[in-house]
Amino acid sequence: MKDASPQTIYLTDYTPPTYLVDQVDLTFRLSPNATRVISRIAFRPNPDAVSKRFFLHGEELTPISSSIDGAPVTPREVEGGIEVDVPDAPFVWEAEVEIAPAANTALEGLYMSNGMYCTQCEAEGFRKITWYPDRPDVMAPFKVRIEGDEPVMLSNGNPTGSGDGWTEWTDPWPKPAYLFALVAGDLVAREDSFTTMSGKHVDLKLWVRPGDEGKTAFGMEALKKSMKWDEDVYGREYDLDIFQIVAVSDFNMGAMENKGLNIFNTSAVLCSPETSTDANFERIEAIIAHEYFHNWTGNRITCRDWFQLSLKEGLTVFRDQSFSADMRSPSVCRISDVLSLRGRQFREDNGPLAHQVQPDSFVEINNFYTSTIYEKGAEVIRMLKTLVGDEGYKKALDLYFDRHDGQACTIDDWLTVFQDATGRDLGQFKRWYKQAGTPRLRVSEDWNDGTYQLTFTQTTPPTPGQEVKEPFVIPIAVGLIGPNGDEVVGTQVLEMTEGTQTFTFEGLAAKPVPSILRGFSAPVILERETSAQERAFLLANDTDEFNRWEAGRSLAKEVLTALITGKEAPQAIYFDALASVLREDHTDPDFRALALAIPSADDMAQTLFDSGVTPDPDVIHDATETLKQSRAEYFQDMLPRLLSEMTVTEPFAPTHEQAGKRALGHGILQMLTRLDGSKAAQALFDRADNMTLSLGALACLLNAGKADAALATFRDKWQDDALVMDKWFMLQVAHADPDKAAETVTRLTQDPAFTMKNPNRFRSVFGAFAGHPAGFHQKDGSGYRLLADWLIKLDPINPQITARMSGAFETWKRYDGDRQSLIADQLDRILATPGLSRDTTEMISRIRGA
Ligand code: 0A1
Ligand code: ZN
Repeated sequence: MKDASPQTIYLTDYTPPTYLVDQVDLTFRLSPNATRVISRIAFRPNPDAVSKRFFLHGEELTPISSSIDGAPVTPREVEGGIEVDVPDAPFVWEAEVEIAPAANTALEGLYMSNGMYCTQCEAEGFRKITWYPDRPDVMAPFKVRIEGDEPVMLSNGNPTGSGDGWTEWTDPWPKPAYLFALVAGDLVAREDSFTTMSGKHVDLKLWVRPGDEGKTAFGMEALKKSMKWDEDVYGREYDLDIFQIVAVSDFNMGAMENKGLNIFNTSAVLCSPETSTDANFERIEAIIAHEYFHNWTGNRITCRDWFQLSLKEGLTVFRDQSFSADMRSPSVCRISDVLSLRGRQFREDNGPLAHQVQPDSFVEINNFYTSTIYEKGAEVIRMLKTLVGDEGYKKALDLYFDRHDGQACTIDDWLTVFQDATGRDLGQFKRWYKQAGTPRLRVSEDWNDGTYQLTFTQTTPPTPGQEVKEPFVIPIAVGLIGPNGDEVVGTQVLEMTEGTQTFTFEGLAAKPVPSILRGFSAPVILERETSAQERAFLLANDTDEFNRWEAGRSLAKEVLTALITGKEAPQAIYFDALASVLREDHTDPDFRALALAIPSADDMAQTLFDSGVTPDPDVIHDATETLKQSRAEYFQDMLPRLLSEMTVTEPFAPTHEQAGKRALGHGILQMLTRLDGSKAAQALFDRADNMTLSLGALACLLNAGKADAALATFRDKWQDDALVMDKWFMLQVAHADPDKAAETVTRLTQDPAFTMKNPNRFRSVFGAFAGHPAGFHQKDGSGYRLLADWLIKLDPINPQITARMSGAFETWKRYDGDRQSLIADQLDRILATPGLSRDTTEMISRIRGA
């Protein structure tokens, strides 16, 4: 009953469910190849229904029996499920089906990872477990009995019974099926507890495979901090007696917010100083917060249908970003968030996969867990907060929880709450949800006798299916700096609503330098012609840390662009300004490390393309190397002192303070490695007692082409630790010489430790390859062929990961005709593969375009 012909689903076709569910009782008899799932579901007709058809989703289920009110029935098999004739009154549906978790390599539904049973039901995986109205607007309380000989058997909610070979779980909170979870296996828990703001005791358990207990302490602390933060900042309390997290090795995404039983990719929860980098710790803290915050924004208030996905994801990302900012440094977090927004969402928005934050249609919903839904969705909420102010935002959120608790909602419901709470008309603001594409914001200035004017013009390029765009409401945070470096006008939020609009500042003594889009107040591309001197001035003087960084960043881009296009580069201005920042003892090392970072090859490719130049990845690579070398030489004298200042003498802690020092230390070591024959890097590698330093040193050795011995030592030491081995694989591809990258990938895929069944391992090799433009885009097309070969191999095993990885081709229209035609050949070859999954077919077809 699997969908054979991909069908497009439209938002406008939504109709309410025909039957609602009052109670779900499930029994699982676990067995790797023949698990029995027995369901007893109390249905009643929905008074709001527009039809009487009783349809249940179901895929890859072997039917055993079914009945209605105790009388056996024979369902009709239809596309994607079954149809049955039912009474026009409440009734009980009972069914038994058989499924084979051990054969499930797609990692959706009930599957096995490393000998343990686990589930992934979002978005439409529950239909692979049993027949059910698998849509998020059908919410019900669940009772689950698990029978089997696994030592630990878990499901959502509170434990309400157990005995020899069985456990029982009861989740009193009505939930959609996508939040269902089951885990069973040989697991051990780190246990702790949390007392909520109203004094309720909550048991906390973080379950891992025996041997991984030493990697659970940080995750547990992050969970408790998240619980406290959601109480303090949003007034949201946890609502069950127990909250559990389980770490699984084979998982398609980062983690999943199943009610009371979050399931995590091991990479998103397990960590220790010896095996994890500062970046790992930071990401883990954010993901734990993200999944926990879903308990209110996603679970208690869920989505009516999958077109509302950003209702929960955009909001929850915004909440986890705010949490991280509170735990760490707000400006450094903002810079990192914007870097990732530009690297992933702007890239998506400027290519064939561009789509709205609220799409109008989709073929495979798994393909819409995108940076646009998540990160741009979060930006939209950030702008909304800026526009209505902190007070307005708080009032609106209180009303949202009050009005919609227990409901499956829409993005319109969300905006209505803001209108009702603040009195503000959000008609125009809604365009951020309905128009795809990244707006370009062009600025010009005018100075006349004490009056300063800024004129903005917004234009948004066409995106697939959307030629013409209406103006957005854009909150533009602006400050003005006087010629002596003092701020003469503090941050003001200008509200742009027209296509072109002028804002006036009166009574200024001298022509100021504007600091525009402070804190990156809107997800737009700012276009402003300005001099290298002015950027250097802002890098030195802006009081807004984001814009300080942005000034340095645009200066670096200007230099790189000039080197790439063979123009004269303002290198000295850039180096001098950057050297001053590096010497600022009072400035956060993490900020300084970010100021030092050079724009990525992908970023440069998009930047060149936007300015009408066809990017050549080889040329970008060479220019970047030239810049890095001359910068290292220029900074030569200050490197040893800075490096020693960045040495952490206290025992390792994954704090922002220590991490910042290590980050800047690494930036300096990279420069030093170019000058000292990699002596310092080798010494650091030999003595490093934490993964951040060890991996940083290894990366430097790889860049210097002197990593053979270190790679062997590293492998020897870590061969039994899958997460560390992922780093070993990834690093070799990421730092390969461009003309050796494909070879390196091939060699690594022949390594006995490589497997394409584990998403983390596959991603560590092929994600790194796609993230290495000069290696991937080799002129002879070998990189394209290699990736296509593997996508074709992976598709029957794991369509979700294949579809996601095909995003490597999404930027193909940026490049020259030869490369485009080589890529087109590979896209066509993939599309012609017999039996290609719906996931991959949709992605490759969208990328290929008309
Ligand atoms: N809702 C989860 C992410 C997630 C989405 C889809 C999945 O399978 C297709 C798995 C996880 C989150 O936002 O964390
Ligand atoms: Zn989420």
